This record gives sequence, C-alpha cells and structure tokens, in this order.
Amino acid sequence: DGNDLPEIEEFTQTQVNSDSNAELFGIAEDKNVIFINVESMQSFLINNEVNGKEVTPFMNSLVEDDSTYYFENFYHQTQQGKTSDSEFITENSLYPSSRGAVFFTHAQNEYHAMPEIIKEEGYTSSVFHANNKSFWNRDQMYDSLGFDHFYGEDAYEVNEGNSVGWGLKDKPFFEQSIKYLQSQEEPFYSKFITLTHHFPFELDEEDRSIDPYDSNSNTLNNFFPTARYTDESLEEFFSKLKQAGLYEDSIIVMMGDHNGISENHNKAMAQYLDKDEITPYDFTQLQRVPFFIHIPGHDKGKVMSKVSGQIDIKPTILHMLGIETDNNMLFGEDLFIKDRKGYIALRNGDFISEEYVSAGGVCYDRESGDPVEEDSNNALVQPERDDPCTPTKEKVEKELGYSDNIIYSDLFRFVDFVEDNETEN
Ligand code: GP9
Ligand code: MN
Repeated sequence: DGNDLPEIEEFTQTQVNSDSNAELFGIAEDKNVIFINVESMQSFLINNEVNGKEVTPFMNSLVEDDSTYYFENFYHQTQQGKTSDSEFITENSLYPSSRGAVFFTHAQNEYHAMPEIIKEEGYTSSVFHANNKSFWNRDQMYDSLGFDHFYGEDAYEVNEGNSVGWGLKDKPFFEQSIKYLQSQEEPFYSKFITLTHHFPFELDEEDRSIDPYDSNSNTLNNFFPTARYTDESLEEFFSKLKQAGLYEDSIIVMMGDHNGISENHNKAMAQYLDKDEITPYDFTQLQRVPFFIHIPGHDKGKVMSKVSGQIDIKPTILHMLGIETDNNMLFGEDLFIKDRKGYIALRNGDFISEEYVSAGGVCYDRESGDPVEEDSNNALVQPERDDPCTPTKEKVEKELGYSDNIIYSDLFRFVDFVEDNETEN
C-alpha cells in the first residue's frame, strides 16, 4: 500500500531543492529538445589525447563554446541495466535497481516521466535507436514512460556496408534520422541513442581517424578510435540539424550513458593516465560522463564544476521548458540552482560530495584523492568516531531506499500529480 508515501514525500520536499528560480527557468519554453544518449562516452576522453592526437575534437570545441554548458563533474548512476538505467534515471529522476534492470522488472509500473509531463504542455516525444525494439524491453517501457513514437531498427536501412559491431553505424544513423525528425510535430522531445562506441569497440579501417592506444588491453586500445568516430557523428548531426532548419528552435542535450571501460582494464588505464594504479577513488572519478546543454543563440555558457549526475536532468530540463516541479517527488535537483544538496549518490551506495569521495568503504578527500586520516588524538579518545563520510553516507542510503520503495511497491499508483501551473488558476 501507499503507507510509505508521506515519509518519502516529506523527504523529497525538504531534502531535495525543487526551487525553480534557476537562472535558466523558461529559457527553452516551447523549443524542441534533442537529447543524445551517447554510448559509453566517458569524461576522461574530453580534452585528452592519444598518440598525440585529440580524441574528441568536436566535444572539446563545445566545452569552449558560449552557447554550451559543460558539466565536468557529472556522474552516471547506472548499475546492471546499463543504457536502460541511464534512460530510466533521465526520464524519472529516480534511481535504477541495485540488481537487474528496472526496464525489465518494473515496466508495468505507474510513472510520471518527462514525456508524459511535457505532453500536457503540447510536446510530442520520440526515441531513435537502431537496435531491436525489444532490447532492454524498450518497447514496453517506452509506453509506460509516455513516449509517443519509437523508431527502432526497422525504421532504418541497415546493411553490411553501413554497420559494424552492434549494428548501424552512428553516422548513417543520424543521417537517416533527419527525415523522421523533420516529420515530428513541434515542439518535440526526441532522444537519440548511439551505438558504435560500444564494447568491444569495433570499427572499420575506413572510419578510423586516429590510431588505437597501445597497452595490454585491446578494449582500452580500441576505445579511442570509436570515441572519435562517434564524436565526428555528433558534429555531422549538428550540421544536418542546421541544414534541416531544426537547429535554431531546439536545445541539444548530450549525455554519456555509463563507463565503457570496466575495472578489468585498470592496469591499462593506469598506464594511459600515467598513474601507479587505479584506486577505488580513481575508479569512482572515472565514472564521470560528459554532459552538455547546448542552447543556440545563448551566450552565457560555461564549464560547470559542481558535483552533479543523471538524477538532475529531469528537473533541469523541465525548468528550462518553464515547467515547475514542486510536487513531482524527484531525487535530483536543477543543475543551475545555487543551493544544491552537495552530493551525488552512486547506485552501489558510494557517493561523491564537494569534499569527499566515498568508495569501497573508504572515505577519500575529493581534492587530493588520499584516504581521510583519522585524527590520531581523537581516535585514541573515541576509537569508534565516525569518519567524515558517515553523515552523507546515511543520507545516500535513505535516498536510495526511498527510491526503491517507490519502484518496488509501485507507489506512484497512489499519487495524483497535479501540475502547479493548473492548481494556481
Ligand atoms: C543496446 C544499447 C547498448 O540497445 O543501448 O546497451 P548497453 O549494453 O550499453 O546497455
Ligand atoms: Mn550503453
């Protein structure tokens, strides 16, 4: 039953800042939202090189661009559901499951997802992804999330010449998508999910603009050329949007979905990053994924450094569209408010705050990456003194538990989400 609801509601209303007085409230009112879920893109690639060559020149140019906000301390919060988890977090501002994929286990739940909310403001929504529609149970889950259209593999012309690895390459994927995008009723919210930069990072010679890295891990070695290929596909997509006349009236949001390099490749990663080893602290910092908000015509874009994550996307986009979120029961916060709660929870219970990184049971100083030293005097007097990560750790556990309750007991069945805009009149 819904007995836990009042407590969860109290938490989301008091502990999560739903202030819509953000700098960018309404900046994208009635504009199209083009959202790109960029497969396996990780932040360590941005403004970095391999064999003396830039890996992601297009995204690097966006970091500098006045129309773009780039979030350099933005974390993915996915677990076993990988891409599907990143979608789940984005659309709902809820956490995914600690085991399995919520796209499979709870596709029949009642949600109050972004596509459904913006539909009330006259938006149509769609997803573009050149893979089988039932992969990750997307066909079912997209209905529950309120998406209007899903352009899967059958919407694309896929042949041997234009595919590699998992299927259609990203360049023809974007190219073939334009005609569908032009047919969307405006304003639209359209999500594109890329595929080429996916494990095991296969790429044809002709598509390679940079050489692989040289280490004992073929996975890491091949990660760089496919990242470059996808970066080029994004640049081409921007140009095509301009040619199609879709650019000016849209905002373009890009997010890396999760890491593509697991801890199995720590040795090679340490070599690449020129470190002795990859500690749990380093591995946690490697869970940063690029996040960009590009607003054509805007000139106040900058690099944003506060700790942030996928959970924050939904309130940020809704506020940019001029939609209030006060009664929404979200766990994320607008990326542009001053008074953020100051930490990001990872699904495994680890967290990153402005001061600390809690990883694998160790509390690290975020700036130095060193474990926080127990004050030796204090430890003698109070041997069980909690380390400075404990208060945040407790909040993180509470928050993850509340989100789990919502999902496991399908609690949104009992909530009547009334838009504030309507209640005021
Ligand atoms: C599959 C694609 C990749 O459709 O989204 O999924 P992943 O393996 O990254 O979860
Ligand atoms: Mn993925």
